[in-house]
Amino acid sequence: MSKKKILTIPNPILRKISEPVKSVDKEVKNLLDDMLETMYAAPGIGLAAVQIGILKRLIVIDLSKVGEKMEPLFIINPEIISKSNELISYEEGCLSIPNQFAEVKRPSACKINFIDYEGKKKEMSANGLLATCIQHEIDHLNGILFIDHLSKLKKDLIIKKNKKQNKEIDRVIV
Ligand code: K1U
Ligand code: ZN
Repeated sequence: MSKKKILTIPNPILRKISEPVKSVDKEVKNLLDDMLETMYAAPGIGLAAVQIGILKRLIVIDLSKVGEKMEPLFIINPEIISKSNELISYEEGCLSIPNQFAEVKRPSACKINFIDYEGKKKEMSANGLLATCIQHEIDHLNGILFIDHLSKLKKDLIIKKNKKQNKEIDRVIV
């Protein structure tokens, strides 16, 4: 396993649509292992392959807390089968938009089809934070970021703060 660099905005790769995986071979498993290590190191609760520059429909998620047993979920080629009408609001963050958070409203529950680490077809129902995280990660596979769900005003503010943060980092490096 090796930790990869996480791409951040405005990298145009983050806006590309990821391709379905044809078979769950050794290469795909190695990639999923690298994604998990990268997510734990960040730290984060989810990661899509595009965030490390790989345009494949692969997601890792782990909502377990520090000190608890790790419970990684490997989600390959997810498809949303149903979403609830009821919405829920969570303060979302994104490893590709460091240090910026905002309330995002999404369906409070969803059901997905996907392929697991062993290459088996699975169906899963999720609600609460897991449903939010799954939808956030599937958005990444379609080139969508959480800021796209905000008003133009809030989105522009986050982009402005991100630019300022990047300039400050450059100044420290120089
Ligand atoms: O996809 C990503 O960028 C990861 C993102 C996932 C996510 C967070 C919140 C709501 C929806 C999706 C993150 O993990 S941001 C970091 C974060 O939320 C966190 C980090 C450490 C402990 C607990 C949470
Ligand atoms: Zn994200």
